[in-house]
Order: sequence, then C-alpha cells, then structure tokens
Amino acid sequence: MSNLLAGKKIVVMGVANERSIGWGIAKSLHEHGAELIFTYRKERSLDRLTKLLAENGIRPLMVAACDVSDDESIAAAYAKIGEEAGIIHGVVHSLAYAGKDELQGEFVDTTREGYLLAQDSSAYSLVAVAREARKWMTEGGAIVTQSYIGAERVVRNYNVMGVAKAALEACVRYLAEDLGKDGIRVNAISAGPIRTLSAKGVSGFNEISSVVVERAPLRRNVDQNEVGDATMFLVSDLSRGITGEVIHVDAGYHIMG
Ligand code: N5H
Repeated sequence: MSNLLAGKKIVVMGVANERSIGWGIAKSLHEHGAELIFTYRKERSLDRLTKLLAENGIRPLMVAACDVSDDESIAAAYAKIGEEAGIIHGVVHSLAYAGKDELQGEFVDTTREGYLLAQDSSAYSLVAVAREARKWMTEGGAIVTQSYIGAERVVRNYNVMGVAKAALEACVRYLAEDLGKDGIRVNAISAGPIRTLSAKGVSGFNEISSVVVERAPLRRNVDQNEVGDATMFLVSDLSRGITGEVIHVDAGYHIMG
C-alpha cells in the first residue's frame, strides 16, 4: 500500500492467533513495507503465527521466543534480534496477562499475587522490553503498546487489568521522557473492545461491546485492522512529533459523558 515503513525493522510481540490485535498490526506494518520480527511465548502461538505468515505470504526477518515475565528471556530474545537485524526501528508491545479469578467480582478482592502478576506481565514488561530494545534502536524509532479505557474509568470485571493499564499508560509517559533523548518515541493506543483470545472466558464482553454500538459517535465497534493502521502511523515518521501519547481508537466512545 505504501513505502512508509520501507527499510524499517519492527518487532511485534503478542500474536496468539488471527484475532490478535498484534496480528492486525503486523498486517498493516507489512502492507506499508516494514520488515517484521516476531516474538512468541507459547509453542501453540508459534504454530498459529507460522501458519498465518505462510497464508498471508509474509516472510518474517526472524521469530524469537520471549517470555516477558522473565528478564533473562527478554535479554536473550533481544540479543538474538540484535545479532540478526543489527538495528531495529520499532517495537509493538501487544500483550497482557491477568488471572481469571481477578477478572470477575469485586476489585477489592484482588490478591497480592494477582495484582503483582497483572502488573508484572502487562505493565512492567513494557519497561523491561524498552530497556533491551533501546540498545538496538540506534537510529531512533518508536515503541507502541496497547491499552484500554479501563485504565481511565471503572469498567465492570476489568478490575486488576484496569489498574495495570493505568500503570502501563504512566510507563509510556516516563519512558517517552527517558528515550526521547535517543530519538525514540513511546506511545499507546487505547482500543475499543475487540473480541480476542484474551477476552475469551471472561464475562461482560458482549454487554460492553453493545454499549459502544449504542453510544459511540460512530455507532459501531472498531476492529484489529483499524488498530493496526493507527499503530502503523505511530511507528512511522508521519507521527514524528508525537510521544508520550495515548490515542483512542474506539469510534469516539471515550468522549461521551
Ligand atoms: C471488561 C472487559 C471484559 C472482561 C475483562 C477482560 C480482560 C482481559 C485482559 C487479560 C489480559 C486477559 C487474560 O489474561 C485472560 C487469561 O486469564 C486467560 N486467557 C489466556 O491465557 C489466553 C489463552 C491468552 C491468549 O491470553 C493471554 N492474556 O495471554 C474488557 C474487554 C471489553 C476488552 C479487552 C478484552 C481488553 C484487554 O485488555 O484485552
């Protein structure tokens, strides 16, 4: 579609299947000429990713295992990525985790363990990844993560993830200040509700999504491709003056009172 990302090497973290927001992002980055590197945690995700790439005629620069809850795994993945790619220009962080028990009932019942797990995998992971990726981002570049409105307001059942996303958005601002010196921008997309594997098995999705259709200025939900295109913009030089920002890709839902 364009050459906006020609010659840019971008790491995409968090494709579990064809419904993943990370996959919508990967397709968009590919369409605009990026060379893609993927990381995965579960073998099953690797299988699905391999199939998706083949079906879509996308040849990745490389695929590396990375468990973001483990510093050594992140260091090893980025050492491998740096060795293979030399320089990278962007990182897409599109992953989160929270225990199922914490995503229902009252937030007040969140256990210390559940709180720390959500923070560790969903917010601190961005900090740890940024630190490793920075070493290879010697020409500057962009880091983009994924958030949700539950960071700003109380959304039923989102609970511990809302607090983790609030931390994630604050991490975006602090990282933007630190990495700005190296010409690296750090931003987030706050997407409307999208039915992905992570939403599966957690209740409340249908109701939230129908309220968006009713109330959002555009009277509809958004999809992975729309988040993909907005992320593409944040990775590209078109957004060169933007850092520390959270852009809502939510059919305008967040402006409504
Ligand atoms: C208010 C809602 C609906 C209810 C809350 C959903 C929260 C989802 C986020 C977390 C990350 C989901 C999660 O970790 C589920 C796991 O306990 C179990 N699932 C898995 O292990 C699957 C197999 C893998 C792929 O998942 C992960 N995370 O690795 C929010 C929705 C309207 C919007 C939404 C779905 C937001 C979001 O943050 O994803």
